[in-house]
Amino acid sequence: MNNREYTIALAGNPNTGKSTLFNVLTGLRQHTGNWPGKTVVHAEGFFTYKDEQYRIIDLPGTYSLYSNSVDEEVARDFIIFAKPDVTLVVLDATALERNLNLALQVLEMTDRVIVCLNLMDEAKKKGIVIDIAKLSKKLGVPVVPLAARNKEGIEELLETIVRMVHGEIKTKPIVVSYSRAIEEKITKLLPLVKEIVGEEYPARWVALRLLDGDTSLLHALQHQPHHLLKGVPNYACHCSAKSI
Ligand SMILES: Nc1nc2c(ncn2[C@@H]2O[C@H](COP(=O)(O)OP(=O)(O)O)[C@@H](O)[C@H]2O)c(=O)[nH]1
Ligand SMILES: [Mg+2]
Repeated sequence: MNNREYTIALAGNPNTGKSTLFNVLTGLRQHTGNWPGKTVVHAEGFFTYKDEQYRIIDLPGTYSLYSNSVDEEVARDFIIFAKPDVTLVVLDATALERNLNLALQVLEMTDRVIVCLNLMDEAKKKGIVIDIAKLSKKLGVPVVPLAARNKEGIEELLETIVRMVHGEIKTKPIVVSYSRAIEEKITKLLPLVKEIVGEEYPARWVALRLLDGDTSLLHALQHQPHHLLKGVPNYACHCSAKSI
């Protein structure tokens, strides 16, 4: 068994089945507490698959990641600063259009994304047909259909995770283009942002947030939340972890 533990983040709108998937993957190997200094629930679990160890974090359910709320900041900071090996974006297959909004935002932040199309059983009942291959091609990342409550699709998801953490999947996230005025500003800002953040953070995303006047991101970048940085020992033990 190799000693490396891979980190997986679960992101998605509320009610898309994130916690259901989290429970299926981790069983009883999980605990909850609060994020350091926040009243937001922190749920962390562990599982082993094919002799490799994984840590999975159930991020707060949000509709966006624009720092409108503490939940959004927690989810955003984890993706940006903890740099999970894989971020699973869980979407409700019966409300794809609304859910894709969050997926696009995550794809601006990281290319290590697997889109989980959950509630496929409900979608089928409603006669909704989704061309998975086409969606995956369009988004530029793997898309795995799931019915987490019935444990359907879990094996394919685990296999996709394995291939992603081993660098066997080359993703090419869709690049959302904005109005000409915004794109011109991004072009001007990008070299400056790259100079400051280097390869450490997704420059186009940082530029967009700056254009948006996101002062909370600026603050986070200046005072990187140390408990989220890779290589820092498991911080969850600092919170009131309890087994559930
Ligand atoms: N039909 C169906 N219901 C599901 C599925 N996954 C989750 N649910 C249900 O959807 C509701 C919300 O699930 P939950 O895991 O709490 O969503 P979260 O808010 O994203 O964590 C619960 O009633 C689940 O039982 C699924 O694949 N199919
Ligand atoms: Mg939940």
